[in-house]
Amino acid sequence: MNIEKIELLLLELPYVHFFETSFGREEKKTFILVKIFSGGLCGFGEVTADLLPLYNYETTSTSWVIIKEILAPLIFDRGLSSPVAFHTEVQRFKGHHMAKAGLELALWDLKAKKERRPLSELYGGDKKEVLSGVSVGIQDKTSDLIRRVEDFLQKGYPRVKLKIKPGWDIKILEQVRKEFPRITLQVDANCAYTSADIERLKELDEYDLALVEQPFPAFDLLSHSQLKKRIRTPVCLDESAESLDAVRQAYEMRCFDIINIKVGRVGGIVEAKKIHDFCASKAVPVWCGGMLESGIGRAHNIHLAALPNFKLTNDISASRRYFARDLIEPQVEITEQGTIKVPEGPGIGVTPIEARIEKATRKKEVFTP
Ligand code: OSB
Ligand code: MG
Repeated sequence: MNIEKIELLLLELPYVHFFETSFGREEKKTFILVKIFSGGLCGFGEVTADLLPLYNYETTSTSWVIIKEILAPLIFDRGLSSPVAFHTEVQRFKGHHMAKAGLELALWDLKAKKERRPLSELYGGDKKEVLSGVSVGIQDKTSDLIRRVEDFLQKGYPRVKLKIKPGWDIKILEQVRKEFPRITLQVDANCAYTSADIERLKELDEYDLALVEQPFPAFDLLSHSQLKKRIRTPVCLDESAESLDAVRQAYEMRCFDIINIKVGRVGGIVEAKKIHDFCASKAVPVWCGGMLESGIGRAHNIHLAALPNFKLTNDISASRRYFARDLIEPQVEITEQGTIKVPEGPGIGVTPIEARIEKATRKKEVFTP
């Protein structure tokens, strides 16, 4: 399989509602779409880096440069078309996981399309449907939050994740639990607390949470292990879990009960599967996180979440939860059971709509051998 062309596109897609986390508010999604062409087929990948380095250090600009100057030339020079070979080759470059993952995902899509098989089957996933869940950002007022949670419950989401930060935590949990005493609820702090908050975080135990996600900075495994000793609520890592090695260390240090797997953060499907398998071997359940991807990135997430150890509800919601009109057809929908069907067609199994992609494109660059 000969790679003939790689295209990078910078897209802007407005969200239906702003999304606010402990690190800030965003009204629209800015991201890089990757297209890799071979033998009349096109593989699609999405880079999950944002415009600003708030979630981690990567940005749309750093990923663009890394792909343009290092990764795309490597694909052409080494004749790399196998995603596994690509993963092996780029291991020697430090970091830039989201940039690497965008290309690896496009290579996986291309390979699966060549073989006329759905991605989930290539990965060894056996699920026909994956568990949906919704992540609800910080709002201006608690009453706005209650209204949004109610709306998502009505739409059939079986689990709600609330973004928290100091000053938007216990107070809102009290209200949400009072309104919805029995729903499955979890919280995500995106690194907003420090070791000085450990005693206060113990109060989370009062709200029957499925988990608390990444309360401390990515580097701060120590605080996570200290909190885990003191709290009953299961501790889940997101930002800290950037590779199998990081997960293994954190496991030995007893930092977590659960892992959120994001393919961008860990640098691709190969690494994501290694983390999935390691966690399975330790009886640690995992779930698939999201970065408010377009339907293309979300389709990739759905196929990954079809692997057997994705046992918990995922941050994978319907297209209309994010965008008025997604880039793909059919749009992602949630079923009456609160699940999302794994597409059955070849590759990602959904069709990117070129006219919509073009309309959202702000910048484009084409690379050839
Ligand atoms: O930490 O899980 C996170 C979105 C952007 C950046 C970080 C996170 C999130 C989400 C969104 O929680 C989940 C989704 O894609 O639905
Ligand atoms: Mg998170």
